[in-house]
Amino acid sequence: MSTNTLLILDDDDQLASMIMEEAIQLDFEVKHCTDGRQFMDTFIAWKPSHVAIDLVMPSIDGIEILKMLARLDCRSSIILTSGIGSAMLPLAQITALEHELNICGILHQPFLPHLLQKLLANHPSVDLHAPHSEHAASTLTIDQASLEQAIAQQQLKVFYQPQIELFTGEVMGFEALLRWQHPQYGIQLPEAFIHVAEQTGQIEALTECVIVAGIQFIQSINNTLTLSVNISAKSLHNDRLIVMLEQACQRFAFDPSRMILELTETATMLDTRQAEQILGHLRELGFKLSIDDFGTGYSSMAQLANLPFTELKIDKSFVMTMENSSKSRKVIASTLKLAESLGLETIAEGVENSLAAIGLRELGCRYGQGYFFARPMDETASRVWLMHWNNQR
Ligand code: G
Ligand code: MN
Repeated sequence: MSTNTLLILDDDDQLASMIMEEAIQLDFEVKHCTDGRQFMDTFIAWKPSHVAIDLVMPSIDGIEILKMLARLDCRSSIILTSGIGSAMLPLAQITALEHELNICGILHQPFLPHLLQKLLANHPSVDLHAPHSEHAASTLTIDQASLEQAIAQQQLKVFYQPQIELFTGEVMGFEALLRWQHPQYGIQLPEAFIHVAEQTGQIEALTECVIVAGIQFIQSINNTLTLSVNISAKSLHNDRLIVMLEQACQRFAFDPSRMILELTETATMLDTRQAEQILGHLRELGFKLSIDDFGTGYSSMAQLANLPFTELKIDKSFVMTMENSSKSRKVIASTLKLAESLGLETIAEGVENSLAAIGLRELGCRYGQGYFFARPMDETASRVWLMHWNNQR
């Protein structure tokens, strides 16, 4: 007897049967409804462990279905299927936060069977956006010349990922994330090339690109959102960063208090008088300072207390495992207490499903960032995403 049960609500028979096929292979018992009433009746009678709901059905209001499930105190894992950039998605995400529903993932069309398999198998870290997945360099060798060429040929693009207030669902701002759209090797993450830029001295030019693009992007949408940018600790060895940041803000009339500079906790780098002075100076100028990937590095209490940080960013490795690991939950809870006692804002990255967002909020974490809300997107996609999000809230 299988204990895994999946109830599908989809008016598209073809998609439903593809989902069904995958689920049956994983030993699921599956039922399929094409009508809302029938779905609710079956849900009540059957109490499935999983449900899959198509958000875009002409004759059924998917959001109303979610609300009905919430009223029934639904504990099932919910998989949403929807077209990429669906206007309905934000409302479904907000509804999940409001009503504490367990949306374990979102299946974008075109439908990828292996993603569904991972979701059904409750895989702890699912890349829900594989069509756009980011992969590290494999055989690509990166050196000063290839980086220079990438800059010249404008292959370096800034992507944006929203940061959401977990209590209100409001967008606080975006983190700018550098991506190398390599013509042969696909999208390369900063991990693959930043260390080269740091060694060759190209890092400052890269940071400037990100800052200038990021400011222009944020300025073009509204005047309250924040911009988070990643700063290499290597840039804290001299005043050039300060000059560049000041000039960029002046040039675009951007208030430094809307810029959050994210620094990873690398003890040796931050632990110098010089870095301390530069950070102090940046803070005096109004820039906010965030300690990135908190929990994975070496920052000591003394550093946290002495350096003028304004925000603590919990690393995704804890967030992505919090559902199944009490250790991760304990690390998150104590980190949040520490942040509160030091008066720091708190943000968690790697929020991949609604339970993580709800759990973080319960522990007092104010902001969240992750695939549950949106993957890093190019400028155009970010604009569309923001429009949908704000329209639905
Ligand atoms: O610099 P920082 O560690 O803040 O960068 C965040 C990185 O994490 C980005 O490269 C981004 O693509 C990735 N990321 C963002 N959200 C998620 C998520 O929900 N899951 C996973 N696995 N990675 C994420
Ligand atoms: Mn970051």
